[in-house]
Amino acid sequence: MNEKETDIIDVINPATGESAGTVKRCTKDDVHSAIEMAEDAFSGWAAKSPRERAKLLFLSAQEIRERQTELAELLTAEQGKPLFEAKNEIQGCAAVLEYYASISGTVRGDFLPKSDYGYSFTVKKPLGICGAIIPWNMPVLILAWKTGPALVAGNCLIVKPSSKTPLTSQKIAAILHSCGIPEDVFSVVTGSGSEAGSALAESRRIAALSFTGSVETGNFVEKLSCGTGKRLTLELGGSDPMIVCSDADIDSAVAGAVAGRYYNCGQTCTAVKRLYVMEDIAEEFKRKLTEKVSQIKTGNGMIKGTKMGPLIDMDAREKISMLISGIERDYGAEILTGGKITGTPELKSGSFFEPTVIAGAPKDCFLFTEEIFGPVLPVAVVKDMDEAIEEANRTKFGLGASVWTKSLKNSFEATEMLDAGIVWVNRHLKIPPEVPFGGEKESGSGRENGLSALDRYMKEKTVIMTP
Ligand code: TXE
Repeated sequence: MNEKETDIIDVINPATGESAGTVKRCTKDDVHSAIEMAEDAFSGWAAKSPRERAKLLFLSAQEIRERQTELAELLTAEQGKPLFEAKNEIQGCAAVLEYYASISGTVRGDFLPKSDYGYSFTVKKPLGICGAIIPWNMPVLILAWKTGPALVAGNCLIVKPSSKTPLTSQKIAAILHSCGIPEDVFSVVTGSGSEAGSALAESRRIAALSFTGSVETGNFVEKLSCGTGKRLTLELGGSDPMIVCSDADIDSAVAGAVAGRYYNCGQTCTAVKRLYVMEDIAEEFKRKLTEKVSQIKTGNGMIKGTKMGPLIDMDAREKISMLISGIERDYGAEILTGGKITGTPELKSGSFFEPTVIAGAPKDCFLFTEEIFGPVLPVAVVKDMDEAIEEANRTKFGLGASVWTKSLKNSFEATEMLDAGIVWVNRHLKIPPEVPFGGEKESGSGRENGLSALDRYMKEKTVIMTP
């Protein structure tokens, strides 16, 4: 929320500290103009058939795929993630748009049995002008999660990207416009959260708002939205537990933990943020995990072979560094690998931090109860499934969780008992477009992806026809 006030926002490349580009700092008036233009465009867009809208989304997705290298390079420059991850994200964006385009013809209401009053049926209609507030960690994929269902359902959408990563969103918007989606139907307002973001949250003319970001800002957005009559979807933080049972395939669980924690430099809402390993396999698991994590090649995401980029900015690095600094002294923990700012001279202008594994910290310390948004993985040893589940459910979060086991009984117990919006068995992190995704407890409310998200962008009208 601390963004300095000038007319222009300079977007900083976190790997080099240099400018990756600039964007306009939109004011509340700019947001109000975007809303006005969208209101004028709404009836024309809503009147198109879902198939016509889908055609434009298919074209956009195709263009995004064709320009994936250029888009991925821009995403890496503004966000820091390695180029292969940026490409995955761009392809993920195209896949989400294609998914919603492909189900456009399935939008339907219900036909209800004839009653004494005659025939009844429901129709699904778009809500009107919707808003999307996007964070910096997965800016393109999260944009697609909100854009696909909102546009297919016949709404207009105004997107407010994070001021740390607005450049790729702007380019995606230009692609959508060049493929025939009108500029006033889909627009991007770049600017600070306190100015442009608040304007969307406070407006009574925004029918639905989907927010992804921190719990603190999400709660604030909820307060701003209160009384405006808008439908709110909140995708907030997570502190996903990963439980590794005695019968798990240890090598694949180690690989899953590494991919699940260090992808995007640990800055993913559904990253593996806490590991609970059964005691009889704990030593072998920690040894193999430490070995793999110490081999992760950290560096500028543009350079081939880089497996982990920098944190989003120097403040984020400072925060992680401060958190870890007293962990051995104050909590009796042991840093098995990493734990420091990456010190090599060629990386000194970027916000790099070593991939870190920590063992032996008390299970009720902040590493296990808070969301740590960086490449730090705490490992705890548990005696059985009951203890694992009790520890996993200890936090205020309830986004994702995973259990690694060959046993059907363990899988059932974990999927039944874990407080989480999504539970993976022998996997973590990946979510295909057709699978609904969202949190419980303080991790948010509402769902993105799948048919559930499409429903969030439509209202149901009931018709009773008496002959
Ligand atoms: O998020 P914010 P930030 C967590 C993570 C991270 C921390 C801060 O712990 O370190 O949040 O990240 C807009 N009204 N997550 O500062 O502040 C803002 O401009 C309306 C977890 O980026 O929540 C941006 O577009 N909007 C999360 C968006 O909200 C406002 C992903 C998110 O910003 C606003 C990202 C306001 N008053 C961060 N203030 C996850 N778990 O995936 C800000 N915004």
